[in-house]
Amino acid sequence: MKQYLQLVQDIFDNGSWQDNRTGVRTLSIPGAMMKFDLQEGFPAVTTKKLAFKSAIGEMVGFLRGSRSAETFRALGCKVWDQNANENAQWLANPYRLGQDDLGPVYGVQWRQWPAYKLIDTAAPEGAAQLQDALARGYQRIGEVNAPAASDANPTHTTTGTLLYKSIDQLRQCLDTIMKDPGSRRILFHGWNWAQLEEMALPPCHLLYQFLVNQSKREISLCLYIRSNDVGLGTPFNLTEGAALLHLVGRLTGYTPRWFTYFIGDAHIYENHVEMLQEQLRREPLPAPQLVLSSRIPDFAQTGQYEPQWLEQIEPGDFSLQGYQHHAHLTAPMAV
Ligand code: UFP
Repeated sequence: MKQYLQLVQDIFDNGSWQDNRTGVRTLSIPGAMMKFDLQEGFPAVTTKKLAFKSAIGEMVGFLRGSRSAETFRALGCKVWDQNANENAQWLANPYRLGQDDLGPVYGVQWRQWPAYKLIDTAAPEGAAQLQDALARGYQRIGEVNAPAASDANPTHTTTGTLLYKSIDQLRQCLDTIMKDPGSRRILFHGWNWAQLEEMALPPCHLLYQFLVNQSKREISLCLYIRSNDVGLGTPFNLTEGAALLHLVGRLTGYTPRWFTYFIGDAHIYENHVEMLQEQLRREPLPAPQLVLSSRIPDFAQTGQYEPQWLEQIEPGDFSLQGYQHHAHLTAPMAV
């Protein structure tokens, strides 16, 4: 985990103090990147104890499309409790559905991105467009005949047949890895402008792109995180991204290889400075290995594509082998 410590040092050396919505200042740099070869080991932080079970529990909750802190707790992850039930702004949000609700956060977007189409059936192309949309799994949900709003984009109709479908972006990615591994469009996205205001927290890790090396039978992941709390968030997010790449590799028959991690705003909260300075004084230890349970089918062995495992996976299916770490350290999470 030298790269992580280098990032921490870079922020201490080059960061600027910034104010933000949490009221706790951060030392921040604009733009950072780390790249891990997963064949060399798992990117677990070693200069403190990684909350591995909690991070994996969160990732499993995302795979199940959860929007409730209760589900995350049941999976062993408590990090959503404060966001769900203690942030005054969220508590007053009309979209909040009550205790523990988080809104349509990560997993909802990954597995059930809500897509609407309004097709102008009176236009010459309308019938063909409608047929195409229905063939793509959209369902008719009504007829709309609204006067054009004054600021409406004139290229968008406000009249016609309204259609809806829920897009399972992650499943589409796996299907594309199987059917068209050379595609440069195998990605899923969390930043849904139409729903940002309905979420307890707009997504931080928001763009995941899988890249397949067909000759070496390897799969890689590029992950973009718009805002990353380097003290608490980064170790968590590295664990989740790398574990997801291992899982996708297992289900599609590719060896997980490069995990490239891009950060937009890379920051250290003022009340995490001591924790991170202590970590810089500690010597990093060798990287552990991630072990995936043998019950998860390996496409490379079975030749059977079983994407339903995305929902069947349990936190206990992931474990770290040979994880050596320094003593536990903690600091408060900014909400
Ligand atoms: N944050 C992370 N990783 C996550 C997550 C949140 O680092 O997976 F959900 C941190 C980044 C930032 C805060 O410090 O939470 C989100 O605040 P904002 O939306 O203002 O960027």
